[in-house]
Amino acid sequence: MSYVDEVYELVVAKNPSQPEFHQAVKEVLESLRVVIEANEEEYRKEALLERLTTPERQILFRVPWVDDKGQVQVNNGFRIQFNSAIGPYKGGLRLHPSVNLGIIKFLGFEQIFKNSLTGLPIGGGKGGSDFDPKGKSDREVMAFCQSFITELYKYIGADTDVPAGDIGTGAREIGYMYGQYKRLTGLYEGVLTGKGLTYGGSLARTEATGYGLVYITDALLRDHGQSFKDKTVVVSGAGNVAIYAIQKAEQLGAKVVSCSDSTGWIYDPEGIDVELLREVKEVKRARLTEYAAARKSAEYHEKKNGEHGVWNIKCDIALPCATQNELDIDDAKALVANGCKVVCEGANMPTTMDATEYLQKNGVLFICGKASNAGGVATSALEMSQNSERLSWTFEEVDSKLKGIMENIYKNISEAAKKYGMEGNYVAGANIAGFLKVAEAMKAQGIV
Ligand code: NDP
Ligand code: 2IT
Repeated sequence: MSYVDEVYELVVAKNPSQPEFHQAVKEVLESLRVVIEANEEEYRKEALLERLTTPERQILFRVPWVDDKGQVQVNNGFRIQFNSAIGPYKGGLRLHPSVNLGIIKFLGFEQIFKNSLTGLPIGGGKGGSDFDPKGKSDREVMAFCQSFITELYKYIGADTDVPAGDIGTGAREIGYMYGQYKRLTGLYEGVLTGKGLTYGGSLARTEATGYGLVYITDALLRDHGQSFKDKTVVVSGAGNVAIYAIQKAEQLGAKVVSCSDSTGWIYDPEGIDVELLREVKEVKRARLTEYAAARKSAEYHEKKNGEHGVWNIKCDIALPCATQNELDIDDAKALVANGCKVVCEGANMPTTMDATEYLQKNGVLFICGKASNAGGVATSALEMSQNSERLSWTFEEVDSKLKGIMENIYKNISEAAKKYGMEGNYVAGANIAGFLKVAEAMKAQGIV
């Protein structure tokens, strides 16, 4: 059996009931097949793939907190420190009831290659909890965040592991976590990113993932003689990534006609009013029904069982920005049938493997999340730099660095795909380019 297949089987056997982790590993290993097979003996002897697919450290902990009724609640806390070959662990914290070990491991594994692609010195990690911030009071969210950090603070630090936001973790949660870390350690350091601007946050971090997604999509379009101008764009999600992807795509002349949340989706043929969307989601933390109620041109559709809604809308470009496996084979068929030509992922692994293959086989230009959503973590690394030098850069400075990073990622993944005989396969290009740097650093550092 080939080394790649052997390691994949081992991962499945050693990590039972973690389908998302298996999926993420399979996608990466399949892309790496050509690279691994060329150096099979050497990689096998050093157990490079076994080491790459086994987290350096897994921290699992209890998070007890008291709700507004005086009832004690208990959640599970996770931090997976996956790989530190090229820098301190870096990656977000997801707060969502669906969170489990397999989901955090898939996200941590993806983060290794994503962080490598940014060109910045950051290793891969991810964490979170099955706590649901939805419907909780600010005091309850604070109680949870303080309890979470009271355990996690022992394992993180500006030079060891730097968490940030992800689904359910925004500026409010990062603020409460930072306050508790500082209280426990007495350190005023860049231990978290996505901080508020008054206490060490970076300008443009809030916008970075969505803007970065649009910058790399724009680079892809330009390389194929096109642009965002007058294109119809379908976006899923209505959170941090979706909102700023919509804003930047509209600034570049596109018409974005949709967004969605966990209960429903909006079709707005006149183009999403991003300021209204921000008011509904960022300020009121309300449902999309409120967007529809405030805007005549918008239709609200309740999400029915198993249906993902927005992918049936006719579009030129689709940007999935909600969550994993939200775009399946039926959605891919609908997109192709409706003439969609470009899909770039804002979320982590939003497209299933069969859907990705279908899109690629049908000539859709496809960039996977570990390349196309890397602008968030890249800007987090820029926040770390600013914290270290105790300076802050202007919005324009950060935004122009972000743009440069995304253009560079596009160039690197295109070139890697070409070099290994898979021109235009940006999934293979991203996995190979991300892997090579990490593999070289791991080899140089010996068996650790
Ligand atoms: P937010 O919590 O801000 O928004 C998430 C959005 O997706 C919300 O609209 C939410 O709906 C929807 N959503 C979440 N879970 C589900 C689900 N299980 N089914 C359907 N809809 C769902 O998160 P972000 O925008 O930060 O994250 C979105 C994606 O982007 C995630 O995959 C994340 O890992 C990825 N990402 C985020 C980065 C960042 O910097 N924030 C960086 C790189 C990737 P509702 O409002 O109902 O909860
Ligand atoms: O998936 C991701 O890259 C993030 N949630 C952002 C991580 C970070 O450290 O900014």
